[in-house]
Amino acid sequence: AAPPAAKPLPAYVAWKDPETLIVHSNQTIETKRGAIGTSLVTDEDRLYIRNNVNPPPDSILADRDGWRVEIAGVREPRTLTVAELKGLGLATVATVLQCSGNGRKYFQDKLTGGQKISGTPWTVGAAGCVIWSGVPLKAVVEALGGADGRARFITGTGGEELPAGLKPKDVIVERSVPIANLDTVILAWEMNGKPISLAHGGPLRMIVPGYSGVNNIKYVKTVALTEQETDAKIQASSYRMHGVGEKGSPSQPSVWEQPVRSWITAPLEGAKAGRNQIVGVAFGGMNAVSRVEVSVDGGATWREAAFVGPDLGRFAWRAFVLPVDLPAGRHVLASRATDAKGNVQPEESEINGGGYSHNGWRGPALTVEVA
Ligand code: MSS
Repeated sequence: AAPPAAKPLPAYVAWKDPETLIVHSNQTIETKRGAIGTSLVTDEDRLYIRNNVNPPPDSILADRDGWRVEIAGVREPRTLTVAELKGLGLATVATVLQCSGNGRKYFQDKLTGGQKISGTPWTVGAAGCVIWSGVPLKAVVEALGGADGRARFITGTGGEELPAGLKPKDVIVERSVPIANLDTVILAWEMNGKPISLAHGGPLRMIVPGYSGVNNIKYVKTVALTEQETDAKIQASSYRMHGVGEKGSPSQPSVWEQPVRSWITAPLEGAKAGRNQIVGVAFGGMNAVSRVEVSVDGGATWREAAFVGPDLGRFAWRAFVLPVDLPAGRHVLASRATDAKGNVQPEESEINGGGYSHNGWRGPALTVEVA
């Protein structure tokens, strides 16, 4: 039978390159594994998309500098425009933007006995590495008299219009992260040197370097230093580490810091016998990635790969390469990264009911036929 026709790109991302993307739904669009290569910075035309609710209308981009963000939980709370934020400071940071569910398919593939993990079956493509420019949140807080003494979290709220008829708590995109991140969070208006597109959260996005995608609030309209985590569903029960078939609750760990991870991006197919360059990307979440090993025999033996290209900082991914001689036949290629704190990717990630934070090396291993 003919393969099913590829779904077209939805209108709000019609400007993206369809050749590089897999459309799961209007809200979930994955980057093809081969479209990453050794790119240290993922172009916006191929960066994955994930929305929990429909994005706001693009009319919100008509006056980017006039976008207003309410800053609360500080001694002198105020609503500031992007133009005012631009006067308070500038920072640039490269981060891996990765959906919490990236790699969920590898969990789903292992389920037995009627167990179910719902959610998009992402493989490795719900991730990219991008450069953000904006103001450090710390500079904003200092300009407004400093944090309210009791604050323990940074809580960001998305600017979508809430669908009518539903309880705001159930649909609002609002996330809290520990206040320790005040040293690295930025309120960004640029991605890869251009004003942020609506699809990726323009006019203003809250970036939490090292943290999973969901914590990076698009079209941010409120940033509050709060004593408690928000009770929004997306924080209280979704994006929690719970067992298969169980419900999420605030007693379980939240999906915050990304674990160390890597995957091979080439060769995918069409490899010829002889010398091949095995290449891929690796990152350590909050910690720099310090080492990558590659196996061409399904994990029986490992060899140290070399990093290539510049180091864009601890929150970015690095490209790696290992030259190998591959005879004709079938080979199972895998990569295993270690971060600066000594955390190593396990063979298998411990399964969880939301299919979050996958980082086992076995799942994304590639079987290639060398001619
Ligand atoms: N934000 C908002 N506002 N909304 C929504 O929906 N989502 C999340 C983030 N943020 C949202 C937000 C998610 S979930 C993710 S991943 C991210 O975002 C994505 O991004 P992009 O740009 O790529 O689309 Mo999972 O963890």
